[in-house]
Amino acid sequence: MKLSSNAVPITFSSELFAPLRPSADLVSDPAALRERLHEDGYLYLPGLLGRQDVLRLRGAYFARFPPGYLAAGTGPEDGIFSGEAPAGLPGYGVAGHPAHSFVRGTAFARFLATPKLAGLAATLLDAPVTMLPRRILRHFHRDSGLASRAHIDLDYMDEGSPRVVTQWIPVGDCPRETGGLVYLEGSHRLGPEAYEPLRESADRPGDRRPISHDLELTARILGRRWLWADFAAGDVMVHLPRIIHASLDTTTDTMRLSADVRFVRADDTPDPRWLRPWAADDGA
Ligand SMILES: O=C(O)CCC(=O)C(=O)O
Repeated sequence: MKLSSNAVPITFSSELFAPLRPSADLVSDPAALRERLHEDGYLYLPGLLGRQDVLRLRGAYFARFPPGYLAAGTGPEDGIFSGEAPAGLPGYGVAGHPAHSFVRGTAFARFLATPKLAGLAATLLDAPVTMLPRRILRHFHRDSGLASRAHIDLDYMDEGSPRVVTQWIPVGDCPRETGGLVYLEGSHRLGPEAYEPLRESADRPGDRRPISHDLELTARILGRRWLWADFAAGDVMVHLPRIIHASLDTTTDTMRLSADVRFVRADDTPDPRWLRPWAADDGA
């Protein structure tokens, strides 16, 4: 299997990759779930949400695009790219683009309001919780050369409580080649000094937050494997704010769509930049 991230190839070998450990069997055991989260830095929860609910959300998003964006003979729930981005579409996630209005709309709000997500966060933070209003929708299509660089969430939200849990929700099936998320094994235990030197060669010289766009280099320098899964609609990932993660490139006609949401304890002070709805150009 040929994988890449940010257009940089990475070999799919047992030296560089290993499977994520599923924890769905622990969801009704709060103490065990918290312990697993702190041990692994993440929780992989296959089938936590209803597959049909997730696919309906996918359909509601892709139905917002002009005709011709989706492959002929396919429906919005399939989310299959025709290969032609419509002329005149505003930049991704800025005002006027479907993602911008979608994250402010009722379908997205209703979907995220499921008690399964807040309940899980409350269990993990062991307190009443608040979902931060900056809820990100990520949509990548093949050949866009876009993927998430290796990073930790805390570098993007360091003006508030570090006691945060993130939930990453694939909105549709998302196997590796569609742009699955990958986690660097045990990296929540690394101090920032371990990966500071990697930032020097990151491809965004003006931005100190990404660690690297080169996942193979990151794995080799830090001596750790990338943990992966072929995600399905209904799966949820949870992670701690210090674990290094990234995404693979989307190389399939099926588009990558996902949401990421963050929770803090209701009595903690969140980073103020996360208190307004997301826009791709909000600078946060
Ligand atoms: O979806 C992605 O590619 C990145 C998501 C992410 O970084 C997160 O959920 O914290």
